[in-house]
Amino acid sequence: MSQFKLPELPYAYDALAPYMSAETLQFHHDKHHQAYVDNGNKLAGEGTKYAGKSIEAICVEAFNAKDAPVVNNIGQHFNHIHFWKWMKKGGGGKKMPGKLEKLVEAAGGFDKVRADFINAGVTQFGSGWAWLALKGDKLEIMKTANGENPLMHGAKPLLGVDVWEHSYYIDYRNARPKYLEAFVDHLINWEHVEMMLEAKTS
Ligand code: MN3
Repeated sequence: MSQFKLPELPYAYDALAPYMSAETLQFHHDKHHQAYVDNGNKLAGEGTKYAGKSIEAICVEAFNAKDAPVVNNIGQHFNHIHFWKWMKKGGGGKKMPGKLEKLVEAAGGFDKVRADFINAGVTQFGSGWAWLALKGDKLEIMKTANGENPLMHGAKPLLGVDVWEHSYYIDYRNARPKYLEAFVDHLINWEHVEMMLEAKTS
């Protein structure tokens, strides 16, 4: 039995068009995420020292051990499990659940957080992610390389956007800023962000 499994997309492949096409989701979910799952099962599944541990615990342990293949493949599996849920049809914009809204206000307000989050994604050199994370009781904007995520840097991930080219090149070619603007303005599922804010983590 495999420890890691590819989750179903929580919507139809064409649900996020025109901001993210069915073709992008078919490649990104069915090919790229599947590859992280398959590699993850080989690298951190049964018979390895990671067997049976939570995915969050494996992220931290592998990062501390400088185990780059596990950091990247299990990190990417964690990141993508949530990435699909961080988007929905008709999402985005500044209307968000109350606890999250308070955190955003305390960090300078929506316009500042939107600009800083987009800027983090634009300035992440090469492949990686931009994040809203909780560090202590404050909202922090972060960017990470490759498959890393805030769990590995002592923070709790609340929202992440994939800035690997496979996430935007079909729909936006090299225009990463336009993809990030569309993500924030039209795709974010703020309810999943609020859910992660409220979830207990170790
Ligand atoms: Mn990806």
